[in-house]
Amino acid sequence: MTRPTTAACLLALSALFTPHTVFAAGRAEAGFPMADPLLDDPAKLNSFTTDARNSKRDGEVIRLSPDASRLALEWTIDPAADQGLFQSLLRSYRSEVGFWPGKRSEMPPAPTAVLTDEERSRPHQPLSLDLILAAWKTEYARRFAAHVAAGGPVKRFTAVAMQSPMERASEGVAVRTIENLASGKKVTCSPGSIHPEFANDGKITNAEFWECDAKDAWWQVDLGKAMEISTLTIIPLHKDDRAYRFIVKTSMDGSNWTVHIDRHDNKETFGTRGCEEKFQNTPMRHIRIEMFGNTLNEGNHLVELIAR
Ligand SMILES: [Ca+2]
Repeated sequence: MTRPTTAACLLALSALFTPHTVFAAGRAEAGFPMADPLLDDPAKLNSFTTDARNSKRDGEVIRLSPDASRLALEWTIDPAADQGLFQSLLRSYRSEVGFWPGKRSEMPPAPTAVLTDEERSRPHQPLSLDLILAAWKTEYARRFAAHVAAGGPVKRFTAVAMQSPMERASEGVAVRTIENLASGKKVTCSPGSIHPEFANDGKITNAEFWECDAKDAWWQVDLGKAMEISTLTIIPLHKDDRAYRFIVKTSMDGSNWTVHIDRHDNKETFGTRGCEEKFQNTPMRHIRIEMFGNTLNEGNHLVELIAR
């Protein structure tokens, strides 16, 4: 296959045609090596044309006189250039030396990369980001399996859904401040929690929430003394159509609990208003929410628990 000179190629090379380059060479002719990304091993230079007064090819180098303002190249792509790329990527990953805390001179030799029959026989594919990703995932899966086989711990992480910059900005400013008897009161929560203080700071914003991806996640607030409460509102993260599953219990002594809200099998999204439960004035000191993930993933995200 023969490709005509591309605009990109001309652009890259024309960058070298500066007075500085020419005069620094201190010769009547300016020489430069062929740009690596353009004509590395996969491509073979066939011919070139230029408006330079003098020009000559010297192996993989083209020498032009300083008056040159245009260079056009014609090259052939080597169809076998991408052969074995996937295998080559895997070998690179597998011959890495991990972090070595000791002296460089005492660093162990790089491990010998071993490929399975299946990996070796994977058909040829041209270089692409997908191919690199496929190799990376293959190697990650192998290391993960080895880690688990060696009895290594496994922790599951659930990423919060990605937001556009516009969403982040709008959510950052859309802060609603509300009256909350639980505001700023002492909070305890399950291990693995992030920002438990956000769930009773009196602010409603999707940008801030208590987060815990652990199974049996719980968050609990101590009002400090028994208070008469008639409304409990749970505002989970309000995002896409996910519905959070939870129950809310209250207690006077922190030992004996009464279930006030049971949304263990919830499939409802509540929007920014949250799930509100009204009842007769009831004395309570401790309020506890237990969350069981949502319809999208196992994450638990509580924007606010409001007691009034
Ligand atoms: Ca909050």
